[in-house]
Amino acid sequence: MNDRRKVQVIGVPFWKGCGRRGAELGPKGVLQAGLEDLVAAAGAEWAGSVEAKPHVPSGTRAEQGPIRHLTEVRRMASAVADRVSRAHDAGCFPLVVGGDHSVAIGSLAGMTRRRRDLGVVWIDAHGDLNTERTTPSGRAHGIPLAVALGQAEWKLSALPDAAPIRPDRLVLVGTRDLDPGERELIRAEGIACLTMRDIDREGIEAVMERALAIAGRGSEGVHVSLDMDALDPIEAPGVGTPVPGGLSYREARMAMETLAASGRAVSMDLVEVNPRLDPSGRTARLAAELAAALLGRRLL
Ligand code: B3U
Ligand code: MN
Ligand code: MN
Repeated sequence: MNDRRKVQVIGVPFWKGCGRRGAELGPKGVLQAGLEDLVAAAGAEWAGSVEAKPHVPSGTRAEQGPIRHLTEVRRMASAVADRVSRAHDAGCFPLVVGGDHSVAIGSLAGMTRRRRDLGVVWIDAHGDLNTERTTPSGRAHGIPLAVALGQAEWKLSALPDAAPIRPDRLVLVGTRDLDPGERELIRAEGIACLTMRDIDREGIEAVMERALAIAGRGSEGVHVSLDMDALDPIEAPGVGTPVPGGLSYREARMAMETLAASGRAVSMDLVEVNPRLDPSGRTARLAAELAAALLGRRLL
């Protein structure tokens, strides 16, 4: 990443993958929390902020099927993928600010277009590994990794030039809420899952080093997907599906700093900030600080 310290922010004001309004205010919230200044203070260059908004023709009807708003999710993912691959081509680090976690389908599509060997570190309370068959909620933010792995009916490769990610280069970090179908997929595919229990036992630095060793094995670049619900709801209350027992502020920072020090990160998602659920604005501020920490240098 050290050669890609120019940061292109791609805001995705999208809530239809989580079914709860307010997530579409995430990009604005994170920008207003001072993202640009924090990124500059971290020593990275600001290449600007754009929005990826899907074009939804008026009169579009809600469709039937296991995943709600699927047509809009697909359009959004396609728009995000184009923005991400363009930012990458311009020598920038794409920072995708959601929106709910379905925006990551677009980031992964855009990045795998250019980097076939992409590793992925997925920091999240959840597995996001449901398929159309196993989803308990019908929400698209619960399926992005199954789509990216080629395990869902909707495949990443349906987007132009995108390629599936490899299960042996995917690591989940901070996991504490998995559905039965997700557990099965993790076992069947041998996906590395570093849970909160692992973090409690080994410490966040050791866990992140392990995550990097797996995601970075034989790959030039690692995509970091940070779902703000990975953090403890006490630290980050403004998320749609809070789960107790998450990362502390210091653990989350240390996780970002360990990734930064590795120089491996090439792109990032910052998702599930819902400013409506946190009038204090601290979740958005924390999200901005964590993104800056990933892009930053050490203080001393
Ligand atoms: N696993 C559940 C819940 C969930 C996933 N991602 C979030 N919540 N944020 C699902 O709906 O698939
Ligand atoms: Mn998620
Ligand atoms: Mn989550």
